[in-house]
Amino acid sequence: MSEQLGSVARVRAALSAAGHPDTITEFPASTRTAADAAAAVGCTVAQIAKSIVFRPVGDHAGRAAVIITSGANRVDPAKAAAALGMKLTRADADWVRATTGFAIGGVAPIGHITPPLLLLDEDLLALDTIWAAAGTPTNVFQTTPAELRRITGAPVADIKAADKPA
Ligand code: 5CA
Repeated sequence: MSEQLGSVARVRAALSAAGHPDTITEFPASTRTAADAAAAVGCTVAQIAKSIVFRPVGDHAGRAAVIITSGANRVDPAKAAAALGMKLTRADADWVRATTGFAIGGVAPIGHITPPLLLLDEDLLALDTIWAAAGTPTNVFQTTPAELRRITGAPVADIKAADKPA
């Protein structure tokens, strides 16, 4: 419990440091997956900004590669690797927690314990309001694509897999 409170507090501090309003909302129902989060919020799955973590191989091996992706899309790891200019491999749940400070299902795009490498799915830019995880599987925050881009500094990229939905 205290670790979960700590995770939300880190996201709140990051929002504050970036001059973003505190829009963190806790839901009684799970927001663990994009579908869960969309149902809890009452928005489309596309409006959920998933933070999908990969593990870089080589020079950046100690940092997480976080691909902020529309809930309607699945990340093509080869596209993400090309956009970041590095090899990527799968990140297991323990490594995600140790590196980001967040458990799977609550990984936020900001407030990481180790500064991540980031990419922002270009499809998010077409949307108005979006929601992202805020540190736990029951917390999300509301933002806009422009604000998420500003507070993360993430380069925008085409990262979506061609066919299969998330
Ligand atoms: N809170 C929701 C909406 S923002 C959320 O965090 N969704 S998510 O898509 O960003 O996080 C779930 C993702 O974690 C899954 O899409 C999957 O890519 C990844 N995942 C799930 N289980 C594992 C696991 N065991 N190891 C590594 N990644 C996992």
